[in-house]
Formats: sequence, structure tokens, C-alpha cells
Amino acid sequence: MNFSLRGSGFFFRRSKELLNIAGNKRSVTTGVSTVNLRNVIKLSLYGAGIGTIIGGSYSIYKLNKPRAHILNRETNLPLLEEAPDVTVSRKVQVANDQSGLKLTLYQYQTCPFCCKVRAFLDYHGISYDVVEVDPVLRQSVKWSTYKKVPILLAQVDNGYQIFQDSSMIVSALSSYIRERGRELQDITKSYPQISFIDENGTTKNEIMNRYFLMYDQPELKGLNTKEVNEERKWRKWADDVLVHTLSPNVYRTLDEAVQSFTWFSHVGEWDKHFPAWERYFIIYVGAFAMWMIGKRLKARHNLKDNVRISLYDECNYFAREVKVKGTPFMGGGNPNLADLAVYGILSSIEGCAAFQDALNNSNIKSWYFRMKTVVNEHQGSQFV
Ligand SMILES: N[C@@H](CCC(=O)N[C@@H](CS)C(=O)NCC(=O)O)C(=O)O
Repeated sequence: MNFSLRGSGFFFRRSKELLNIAGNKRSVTTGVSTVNLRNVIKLSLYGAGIGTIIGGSYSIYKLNKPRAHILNRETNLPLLEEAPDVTVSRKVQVANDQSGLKLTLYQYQTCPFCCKVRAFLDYHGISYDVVEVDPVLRQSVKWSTYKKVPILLAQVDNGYQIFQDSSMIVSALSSYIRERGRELQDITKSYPQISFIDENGTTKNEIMNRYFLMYDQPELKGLNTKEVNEERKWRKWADDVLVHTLSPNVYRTLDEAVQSFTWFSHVGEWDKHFPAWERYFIIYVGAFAMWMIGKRLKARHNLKDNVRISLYDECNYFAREVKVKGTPFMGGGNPNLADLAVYGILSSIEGCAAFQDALNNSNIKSWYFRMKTVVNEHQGSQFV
């Protein structure tokens, strides 16, 4: 009650003041002298002018200010002055390597993205050293700010050029071998990196143009735009769709997860690279963790209830496209980068039950074995 009385008093007092102001105003506009009018106009013009300057400057400032979620506009991949002090796990030597490249691949043997890079290098008959990274302690990549594999180091005149992200590695090397004469360091400038904060507040790095090959004059090289676009589309599909069917399949049950990790240990020669306790730790703890994570990935990527069907569907999707073309490969008579990407990704699960099931229940088998032959025989060395 008290409150409402005081409230009404306040209302009446304010109303009177407002009436007074209105009355004064009326006297200004009716009994106006020219000097007063000029002052009023002047003041209004000054006000408008100052307002425009402040407003305009603020807009220019806002337009030029980088958007808060973009951390840097672009940076080029760095150059190391000296090679990191690490032990090479194995050397892949191809007798007639014409590339002139001196490469070291930091990898996990069964990471699909690393397998994709190896498929590219092996097909083209390019020699390289391999550093098998310990997935738990990761000591051999401590020198890198990038926290994933594959990472590729190429020896150049003044140091070691870093390449990261499998698709960028493949695009950059492919541009290099097809357009000899351009320095590797120069090519990497076409793949700038931006960092940004995504909608969940996580800092992300993205390599621009990673699916693009860098040619000076593509039309002079007889490149057909439709084929180039198609190759890019399937490479992207391999990374965005196909690869996401793998984990939920190879870690589908706890037994399958242990079987997959045991095979990873075998082909990655973990017995040579890691002590026994660490190997068993990775196999059993890794299998359990990935079995749990596999369920979340299944939901995130909208896989079918029976995840095998999603794997078969994607294999058939690709195989059907090759069949429609009527050529042995997506690239025609020879594989293109899309063939190599799909082959590399599928080869990462070759020893898993899911892979055998995919061969037996989809139409990918004959294409897959054609690819295996041309990659293992380095048949692409004719293009280097
Ligand atoms: N877009 C990257 C993805 C690479 C990636 O996710 N690699 C995984 C291994 S398959 C990784 O290194 N994850 C971080 C880790 O294991 O610590 C590429 O194409 O290279």
C-alpha cells in the first residue's frame, strides 16, 4: 500500500514537470527570435555532424576489427632449421625414385589418414622414412605444435618444410610432381592455415585449399574441369563420410575392438617400438575406450543400427560410381587422388573382421585388389 501511494506521488510530480517543459518549448517556438532560431539550427547541425563522425568512425573500426572468433587470418606452415632428433622406425626405399624428394612421415601405421598418404607415396614410387609415433606418449612429435598425425617433413634448401593434414600433404605433393620447377616451400604458401574458435568454444585450425591442386595454367596441362571437380568431391567424401564408418565398425563389440587393436599392434610392430607393458596397456585400455567412443561416433555420424550396413552402403556407393564410368578406376585407366584416398582409408582396417565383411558383402572387392596391385607395384612412378 505504502509503495503504491509513493508511486502515485512520483507519477504526479513527473507529469507536472513534463507539462512545464512542454509549455516552455511552446513559448520558444511561438515567441521566437531569429537569433534563437539560428542557434537552435546551429546546435542541431553540430550535433548531427559530431554524431555522424562518431558513428562513422565506430562503424569503420568495427568493420576493420577481426571477428572475435577468428584468431589469425592466415599463417604459412613453418620451416624447421634442423631435423628433429628422433629415431627412424623404417625406411621405404624405391629403386627408381625420380621424385628427388627427401621425406619423413610421422605416423600411426593404421591411422586411415596416414594410410592415405602412404598409398599416395607408394603408388608414385616415392621413397620415405617412417617415424612410428607412440600414440600415448607422443615423444617423437614433441617438436610440433600440431597435435595430430600424419605430419610430413620434406628436406629443402634451408631446412625442413612441415606439411600437415593428409589431404594437404597429398595435394601439395601432387602439385609438386605434376608441376616440376616450383619449390616445395612456395607450394605450401598456397595452403595457408587459419585458426578460429568454433561454436563450442574450441580452438580449431583449418588448412585452406587442402583439396585443391595448384597449377599455374591447368588448361595447358590438359586438365578437364569436370574431372578435377569430381576427383575433389570424392576425396572430400572419403574424409567426411567413408572414414566415419570405420571406428564404429572395427570397435563394434569389445571382442572386435581387442581383435582390431591386436592387429594394429602387429602391423605397427609395436613390439619393436614400445615396451610390453605399454603395448598391452594400449591394446586393452585402447580397445575398451574405443568401444565406448565407437558408440558415440555411431550416433554422431548417423550410422545405421547395424553399423556394418553403413560400411557396405558407402563401399557400394563408391563402387557403383566406378562401375558407371566403365573404367577400372574412378580416375579412368589409372587411379586418381580419389581412388588413392578411398584405398588408403580402407587399407587401414585390412586385418579387421569389418574389412573381410565389407569385401564379402559389398561390391568393392575387385576395385580394391586392382588398387592394391598398382600401389604395391608403384605403377604411378611413370607420372613422377
Ligand atoms: N584432418 C587430419 C586428421 C588427422 C587425424 O585425425 N589423425 C588422428 C589419428 S587417425 C590423430 O592424430 N589424432 C590425435 C591423436 O591421436 O593424438 C588429416 O587428414 O590428416
